[in-house]
Amino acid sequence: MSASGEGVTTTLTTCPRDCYDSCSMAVTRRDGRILQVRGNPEDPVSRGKLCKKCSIAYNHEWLDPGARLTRPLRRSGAKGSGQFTEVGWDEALADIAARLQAVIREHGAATILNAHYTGTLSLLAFLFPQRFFGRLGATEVDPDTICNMAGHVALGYMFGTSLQGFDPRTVAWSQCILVWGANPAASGPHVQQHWLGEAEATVVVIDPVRTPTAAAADIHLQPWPGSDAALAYALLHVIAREGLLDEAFLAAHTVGWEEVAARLPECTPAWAEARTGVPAAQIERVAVLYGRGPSLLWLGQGLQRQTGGGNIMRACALLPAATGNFGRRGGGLLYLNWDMAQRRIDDAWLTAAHLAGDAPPRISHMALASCLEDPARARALLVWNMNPAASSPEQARLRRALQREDLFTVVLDLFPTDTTDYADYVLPAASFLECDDLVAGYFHLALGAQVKVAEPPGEALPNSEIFRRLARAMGYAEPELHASDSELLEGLLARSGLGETFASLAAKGRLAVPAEPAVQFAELRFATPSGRIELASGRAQAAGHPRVPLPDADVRPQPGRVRLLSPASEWTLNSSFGNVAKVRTHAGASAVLLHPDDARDRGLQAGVQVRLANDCGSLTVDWQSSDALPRGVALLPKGRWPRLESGAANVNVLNPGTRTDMGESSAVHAVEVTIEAVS
Ligand SMILES: Nc1nc2c(c(=O)[nH]1)N[C@H]1C(S)=C(S)[C@@H](COP(=O)(O)OP(=O)(O)OC[C@H]3O[C@@H](n4cnc5c(=O)[nH]c(N)nc54)[C@H](O)[C@@H]3O)O[C@H]1N2
Ligand SMILES: Nc1nc2c(c(=O)[nH]1)N[C@H]1C(S)=C(S)[C@@H](COP(=O)(O)OP(=O)(O)OC[C@H]3O[C@@H](n4cnc5c(=O)[nH]c(N)nc54)[C@H](O)[C@@H]3O)O[C@H]1N2
Ligand code: SF4
Ligand SMILES: [Mo]
Repeated sequence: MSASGEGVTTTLTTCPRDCYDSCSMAVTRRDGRILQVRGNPEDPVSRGKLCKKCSIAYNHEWLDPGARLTRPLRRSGAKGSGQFTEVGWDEALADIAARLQAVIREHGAATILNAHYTGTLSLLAFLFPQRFFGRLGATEVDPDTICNMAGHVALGYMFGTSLQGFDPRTVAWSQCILVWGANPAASGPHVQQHWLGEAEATVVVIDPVRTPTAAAADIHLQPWPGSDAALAYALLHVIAREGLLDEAFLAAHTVGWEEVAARLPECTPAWAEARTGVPAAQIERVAVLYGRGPSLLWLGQGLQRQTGGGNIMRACALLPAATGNFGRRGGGLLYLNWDMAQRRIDDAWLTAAHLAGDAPPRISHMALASCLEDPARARALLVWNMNPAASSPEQARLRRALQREDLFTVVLDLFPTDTTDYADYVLPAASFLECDDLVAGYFHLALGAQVKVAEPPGEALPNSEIFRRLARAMGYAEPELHASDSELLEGLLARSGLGETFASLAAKGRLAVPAEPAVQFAELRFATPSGRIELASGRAQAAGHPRVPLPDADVRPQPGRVRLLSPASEWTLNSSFGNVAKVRTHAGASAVLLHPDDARDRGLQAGVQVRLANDCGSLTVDWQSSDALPRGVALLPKGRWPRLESGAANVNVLNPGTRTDMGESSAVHAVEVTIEAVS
């Protein structure tokens, strides 16, 4: 479908999904009606083409009032029944406010849980509601613990930040790119196709699975899941032996190298081969390529979802420090580019951080189910930008807890989801096509305008407006809680010093910020206690961790069990789009991938279903044989909607919510299961 001709206008906007790409988009309209949502042809990222999931969803269900939530709903059946009657906004908000006030009076504000994440990353819809929750004094379900907190804590110990990555624009100066535990073919398809695909550097992918990203790389190392710290140490062993250490850099800009070096002699490639499964010769080859540099190291979020995820991140991040790959073009490390100051965004102003006080109460997402089942800790739950009944661990236990009649639950979403089914009130949110906002991606250094191109369906409202109205209903008078969207947008842009108004940015669509390619850690000053890169960290030690990362590797599962990975699917964005009819057709039935030998060991016949089980739960799905996996590793992507699956559950019914070593984060790629044919 393409649109041109008389009366057709084109408006630029930005995709705010939790995706490495942050595509700039072009929306064509006639008489105010959307004809097509597509990629912006002038955008260096999307080059005129959205990913297939978005180009389907944004042109179908997202524009379809029949698929969307359009009115506030009040529960009319049993808790969890998904039965509701429509109510007006004023009535809904007055009742919600009265119920929350009663909880505050009788049990304290900390028994109200605030569960939110990245359903949209546009700045107002993602951050402004935090003003309300800060004022309320709710307990925040620490958002990053469902995703990437182990990596943040680990890199924070070493560099003082995990949010300033290399600038992707510096790739032209790079000789080698290591993509370690990320699969952008699914999680950032344009980064994969264009940035990685067109790089002249040698591309090395380190992943237990031969993903499409790995298959397209020059070299693929296939370690056992959770063995990456041992692999990192073996790479360092070779780098040291081959004289490729940057001794001057280590002496001037790091602390603790001697403690790392003391461990290197034992970490030979042969030693690592036994622990990781990666052939010693490949370790030798990659170590020399990386060590010669300049080299970029991309540490994926998938990498750290292991019980030793923090240790793994610290061990991998030794590589750029040991080889002096900082402070020069073509070298660096990237986890997430999410330093708002670098993007000139004053996020503390946007969240009005002062309203929350010094130590707002927090729990890990890994504790959500246990907290919600305890009436002494949880009396009310507000969920926005998130679908925990699909994406959180301990799915069966969580759903039982959500069924508590005395847990007052409010859910904001665009669509009726598994989570909205458990609500006392469902509040309809406007999509990114229906309100103005700003989008700062987390890979490319850019700031985009999200521009309203349609009216929200029915009575749906932007997150920001819903929380303004709720603040009013609660009787909160703080002016911070009542700032309008345009005050917020112009306020953010004025504070940025970029010389842009929302209108001028909207006309451009997307702006590179900073304008010129940045050299990572150009000043070689680090926000650590020593001001250097802390390879050995006193802060880590004080928090109960080893001073230096250890060359550890996870042990293989007991006989009969396999390691179950559940990474990003190319067809959904977390659980978003899991309800989109065409996406569901393309994705097909839920099927676990297994190594052919694992299938043969279990006598699996083609066409039968298999039952995956562990102490947490069980799940019945189709299976497919795949030699892209090592023996003992199975794969079932995240993102299915439990309510649309035959067993009313998805892969998270098997996820016990094991915490990582650092940050109380999700070790979801460490799940183990048995697999047997269903007779
Ligand atoms: N097994 C397994 N589970 C995982 C993971 C894994 O790797 N394996 N990954 C984890 C990770 S990394 C993450 S980040 C989480 C993500 O999990 P969630 O944060 O739950 O993400 P989604 O499932 O996409 O849910 C986002 C919801 O926000 C809604 N939404 C979109 N835009 C708006 C808006 O403007 N306003 C409002 N109010 N709502 C909106 C969408 O419709 C959607 O229902 O899942 C985690 N779960
Ligand atoms: N299409 C799509 N895009 C997405 C998402 C989505 O659900 N769908 N989710 C978004 C979100 S919230 C996030 S956090 C990112 C996540 O995107 P990524 O950072 O790419 O992370 P994952 O998809 O969890 O896993 C990436 C790879 O890590 C590998 N892996 C697992 N365990 C290990 C290990 O121990 N060692 C190594 N070396 N590799 C390992 C997996 O096999 C997988 O191929 O993607 C974002 N983009
Ligand atoms: S989800 Fe990612 S790839 Fe798809 S349109 Fe949005 S930013 Fe682009
Ligand atoms: Mo995530």
